Amino acid sequence: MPLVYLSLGSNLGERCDYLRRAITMLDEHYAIVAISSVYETAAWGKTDQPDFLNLVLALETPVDPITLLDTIQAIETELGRVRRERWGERTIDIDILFFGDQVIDQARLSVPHPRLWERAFVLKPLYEIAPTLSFRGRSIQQALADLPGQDVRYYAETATDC
Ligand code: A4P
Ligand code: MG
Repeated sequence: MPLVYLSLGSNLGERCDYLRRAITMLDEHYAIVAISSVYETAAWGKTDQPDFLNLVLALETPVDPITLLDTIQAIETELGRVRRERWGERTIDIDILFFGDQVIDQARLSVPHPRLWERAFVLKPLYEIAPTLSFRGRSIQQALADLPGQDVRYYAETATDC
């Protein structure tokens, strides 16, 4: 089964609670194999909004990528996410970073996630659970080293105790 990496982020309301509930709901559908610590960062992209909590997890699933996307979007909706503007504040955002070694370029889904290489708030938790991960010769460790200056603060060991 392919190993899938997801990024979770929240910057509205009880941020830890949203992360924890999203993990619980994902756990009902998939075999989660690793979860990173929780990190806090200033908003990337649209900066006039509250700080984010972010984490990354790995799971195994036999389902296809679009079915996974349907499920994570249903979880986002269930957790009260309202899509107002791109990169705006949200109770929960779940992105697919990698889906095994697949490259997907469809209207609804781009994998690997096209902006992951520029985002220390993704790379740092990813490095924690997958320090040797690389994709087509590009390593997470190197990508993180190439991104100095993005402040990603350790926040809590798990979403349960933050
Ligand atoms: N979509 C395409 N590829 C993917 C993928 N790999 N995973 C499509 C998930 N979705 C994917 O996403 C818009 C559409 O992207 C989806 O309908 C899906 O079909 P969205 O979640 O509705 O909107 P969005 O999240 O506002 O847009 P986008 O472009 O996904 O934003 P990002 O890139 O996810 O950025 N700063 C910090 N510190 N931490 C954050 O977590 N997150 C964002 C959101 C901005 N700034 C942040 C953070
Ligand atoms: Mg998103």
